[in-house]
Amino acid sequence: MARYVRIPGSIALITLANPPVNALSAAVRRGITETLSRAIADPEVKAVVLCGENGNFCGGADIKEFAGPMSGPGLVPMIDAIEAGEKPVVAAIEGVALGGGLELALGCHYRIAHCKARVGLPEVTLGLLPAAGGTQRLPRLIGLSAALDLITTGRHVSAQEALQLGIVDRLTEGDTLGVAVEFAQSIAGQPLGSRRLSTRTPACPADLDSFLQGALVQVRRRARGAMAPEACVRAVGAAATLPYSQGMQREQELMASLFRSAQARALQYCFFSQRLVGRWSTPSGARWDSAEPRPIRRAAVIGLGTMGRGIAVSLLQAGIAVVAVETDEQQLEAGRRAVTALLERRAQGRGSEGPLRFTTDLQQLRQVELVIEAVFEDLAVKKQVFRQLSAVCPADTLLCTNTSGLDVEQLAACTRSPELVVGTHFFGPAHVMKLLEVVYGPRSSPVAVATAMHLGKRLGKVSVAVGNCPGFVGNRMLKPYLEQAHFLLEEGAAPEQVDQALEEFGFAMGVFRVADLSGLDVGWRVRKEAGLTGPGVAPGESPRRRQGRRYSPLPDLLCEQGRLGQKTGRGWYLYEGPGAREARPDPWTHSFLQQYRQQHGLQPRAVPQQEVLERCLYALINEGFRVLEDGIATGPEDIDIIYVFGYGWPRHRGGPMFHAGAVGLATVLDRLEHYHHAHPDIPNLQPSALLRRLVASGNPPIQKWREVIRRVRSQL
Ligand code: 3H9
Repeated sequence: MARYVRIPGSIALITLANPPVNALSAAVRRGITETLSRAIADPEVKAVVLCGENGNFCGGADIKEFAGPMSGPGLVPMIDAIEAGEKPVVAAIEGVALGGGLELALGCHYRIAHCKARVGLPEVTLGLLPAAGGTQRLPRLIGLSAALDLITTGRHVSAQEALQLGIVDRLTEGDTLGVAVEFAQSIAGQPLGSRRLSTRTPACPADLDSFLQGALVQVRRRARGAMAPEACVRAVGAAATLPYSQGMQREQELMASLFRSAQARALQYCFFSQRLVGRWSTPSGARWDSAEPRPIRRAAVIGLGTMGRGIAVSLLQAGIAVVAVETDEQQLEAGRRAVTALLERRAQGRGSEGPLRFTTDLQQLRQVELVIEAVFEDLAVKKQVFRQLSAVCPADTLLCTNTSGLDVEQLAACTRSPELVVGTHFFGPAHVMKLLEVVYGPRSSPVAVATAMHLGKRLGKVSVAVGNCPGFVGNRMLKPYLEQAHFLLEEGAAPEQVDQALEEFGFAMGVFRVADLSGLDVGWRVRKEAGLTGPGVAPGESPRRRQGRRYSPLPDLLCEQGRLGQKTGRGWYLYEGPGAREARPDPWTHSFLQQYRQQHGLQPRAVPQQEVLERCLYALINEGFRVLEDGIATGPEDIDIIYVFGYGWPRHRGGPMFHAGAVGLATVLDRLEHYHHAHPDIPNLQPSALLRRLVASGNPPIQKWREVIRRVRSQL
């Protein structure tokens, strides 16, 4: 797990060998410890070069080991031994040096990096802190402020930035190992005193106390209940205030408070789930490892509204040539201006963009390999576009629809090659948001799914393959969540109370603030189309019942008042003016709710915060179980990744399905039964068959749910 060779010129070369990222497993740690002792003991060896196999220095501690008991040599004594040794050790960094990998490099006396390498301390994203001396050595190397930024954000730093910050000593564009060996020969025998970072004093801001206090306030605001960022600040603070050995002790104590925490488990689950969703499969047997994606060099975007613009920018930034299409010159010009502005704003530090052409002529699409339709969210309009596309594009063009929930199969049915139609549900702003739901219809071919999934990866997105049903996964589950929020208002809660409960849970914004931001008219239009409100409603039907179940007309009533959210300066909340962002509780909303309750004979009650959370979240989770039962998502990880990356679910709570497991499935079942009993006219609160089955199977860990899901599906 660590190879040792003596190379001419008195250099020992130690190579970490644990592909793909040379994670520091027990075997690797043992390998490093043994080979280092050998190098130190060998009188012929004057200096050591440490590198990694496969073009990667090291991806850090082996995260897979965290779940079990730790064994083998510890990282801290190993790195301390490197630093304390009398022979210079040079880290030759290619690929990545992350987490424990960078900490290992910081224990070395010199660091030489390839210009394409990346370094960072991303432990905070796993609910941890860099506990192999990272919080103590990095501030001593680059100063407190820069170290704090890296450690609390976990961001990866380019080799160029690493050089500027002083993390690495030298960059090379060529043979990193060759340069490192030559360098090691040149410094052999020189004193190592100041190269030992633990002996240095960190550069600190003048007013240290207020600096650290400010840092705590900032991470608390950003982290919304996540523990690790705060622990990172405290550990870095210790580097500034304590001698090295005591700082290390503090680092260990803080790590101990995080290591087995529920948050760390949730964040590490997210790490592995993000990778798992890339290994997609569909019920018809298409799979990631057997379906070959088609190469995409040229694409078209139809419709340059907000979504179309973001999608075009996203494609261009991945180096794909784009033909952008609008219906008339005026719309085209508006689209051109918006796309150009977006590109200019994002141009700095980006790679080369693909060529971009604007047209109103669909005939220009003969050369593209893939089209993403992003026109108005209306099935009839989209069908018309798909008919046109099918007539104009070559039969083997992949046709994608950007829809948030319309039936992909109905669009496929309008084309000559329905097997080449898939849904690509982008999230706005499409050039920023990381999630892509790739929706396969019953006829979508493996190659179509594979190409869309691969495209998502090229665009830097986390792509999740999901089945075709109204709302797909994300929006389907959102519906019962929103419904509960409206019902809670009917029963006595205020919008700000519901939002506060959800924000304290960890959402960046509560449900009503989100509704105001995205515009209340979006849902209003959908409900009108579904015949839930507006002229489609049967005369005489009670305003609070639709299709045999409870319905809340509250959001419809707000829209009828012209309260569409931020854009009109008022929605659930009041704003300074149209387009303003700061939401203020609105007395109008309170008296409107009061009147509404009176009008419908509803006795308001104080709704406890716990009930707000349970009803909103468990209704959403219950729908998640139904999504799994129906085979719309393959496993709970797919749902959780969709919610974490697309719906602002707090990552340190792992996603809705993980959260259900963490709370205890029996508890979720019990609470759903309780609320369903109290509200029999809300079918969404009736516990799903899968949830019952999982509880009956003894609440298996989430990694085992797939087996139960398979059994339930085969019986349904
Ligand atoms: C730490 O270091 C704690 C210390 O401070 C203190 C300890 C006392 N361990 O992402 P990819 C697997 S915490 C185990 O698809 P890429 C990954 O699961 C650690 N496995 O490739 C996947 O497996 P599979 C701090 C790991 O090229 C495969 O490698 N370090 C680890 O897109 C390929 O990964 C980090 O947080 C690991 N450390 O990206 C870095 N890393 O094929 C975490 C990867 O079975 N890693 N795997 O699905 C990354 O950010 C990315 O993997 C990396 C490569 C950028 C390295």
